[in-house]
Amino acid sequence: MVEFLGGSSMKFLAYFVFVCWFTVPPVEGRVRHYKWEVKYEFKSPDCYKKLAITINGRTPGPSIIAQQGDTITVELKNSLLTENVAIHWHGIRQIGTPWFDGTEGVTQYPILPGDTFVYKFVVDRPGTYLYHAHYGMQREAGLYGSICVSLPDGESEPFSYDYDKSIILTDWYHASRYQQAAGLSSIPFVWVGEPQSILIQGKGRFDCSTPGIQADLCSATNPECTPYVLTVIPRKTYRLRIGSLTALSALSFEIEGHNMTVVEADGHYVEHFVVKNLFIYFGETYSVLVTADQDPSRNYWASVKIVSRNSNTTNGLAIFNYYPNHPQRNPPTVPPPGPHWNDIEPRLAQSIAIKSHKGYIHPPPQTSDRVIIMPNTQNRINDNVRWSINNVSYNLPHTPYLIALKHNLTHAFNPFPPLEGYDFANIVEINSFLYKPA
Ligand SMILES: [Cu+2]
Repeated sequence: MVEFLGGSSMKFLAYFVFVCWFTVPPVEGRVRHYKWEVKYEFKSPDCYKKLAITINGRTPGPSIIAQQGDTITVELKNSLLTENVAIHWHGIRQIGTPWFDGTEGVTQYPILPGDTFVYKFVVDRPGTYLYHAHYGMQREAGLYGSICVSLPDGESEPFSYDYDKSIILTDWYHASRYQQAAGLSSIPFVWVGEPQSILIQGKGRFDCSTPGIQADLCSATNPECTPYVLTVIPRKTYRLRIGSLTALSALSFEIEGHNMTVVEADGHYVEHFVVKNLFIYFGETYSVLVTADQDPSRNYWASVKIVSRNSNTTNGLAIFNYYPNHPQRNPPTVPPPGPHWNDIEPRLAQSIAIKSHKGYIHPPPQTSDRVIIMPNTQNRINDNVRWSINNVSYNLPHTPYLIALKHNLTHAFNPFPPLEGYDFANIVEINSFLYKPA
């Protein structure tokens, strides 16, 4: 064999071995096992008592903390008694394990009441991700949490910090999620209205003196609704992993008197840029670095405001607590009001500032093997307005699509017939023109 390899080939082989040895990430990581029980419990995350879905008694659920290449196993018992459950691992690519993606009706069947199911998948990229329910509107009832994947030992990121912390932002409605869902599918459509509060890592505050609120359901002194506290040591730098799982609210997050340096967006390292307000939309995650470099004799407000819609929801507030001040000591200042809801300039500036970090650019292929066109439209179907892709709107199938595909059950797809008066061909043409490979 060696005879066929000349000097330069040998060098190439040596180089190839070297490159593979040093660039292929370690395949075998550790197995991280989680045991979860999902059930309904009365919770008062914003002082108002209502049913929430918890994991091991908590909402948000336990964080999944792993290193790149680790295998996550989640043994989930569905104790909701009368409802199915499915968990989607948001941002995890599920390479080789699409059946563990947790999108009920698409990749797998949901977990039936009383059943236990074991999800098993590899977290192959470092970064900040989320998990959330993917059955009905269970996510809005509190079934969600964070996934934090760090680099393997000995590898470093293109920034440094002393500690990290995950924070999930959500909007919280007092109406049950059934009421919300029934409104969405009613004709005419009924919107549940503005959320009653914003939760920061599962904690918010609703004004119990609001007229019409039943006194025994709302208590301002309930310890469940004390503000979320982020304790920091003066002069240390913190990586805040911020995710949003709101139902329908764009948010602005800020920490009074502190700038934030954005270093990661949706699991990708980005060129660093500094913001006063971080704008975040549902399903997104960011990592920002914050240094505790202000007067350490007091605490500061962290504030979350709804933007892009003129909402009357009170801003969500947390306490940015400088150790050793008392964690629940209110800052001496009025909380920052946040940007005006329709001030689009800083939002646009943030979007424009997001660029792949120079050391982590993966250029797309120069040409494509195949062009797939997916026009995304809103169609009127039986007096309902429904989102469609390629003129097909999603209907919950009896057989999950991935299973139908595997068993060649093509009738299980049951697409809507092409709609009359819909200029489908023209859209295809426009898209072909725009996306024709070079
Ligand atoms: Cu998601």
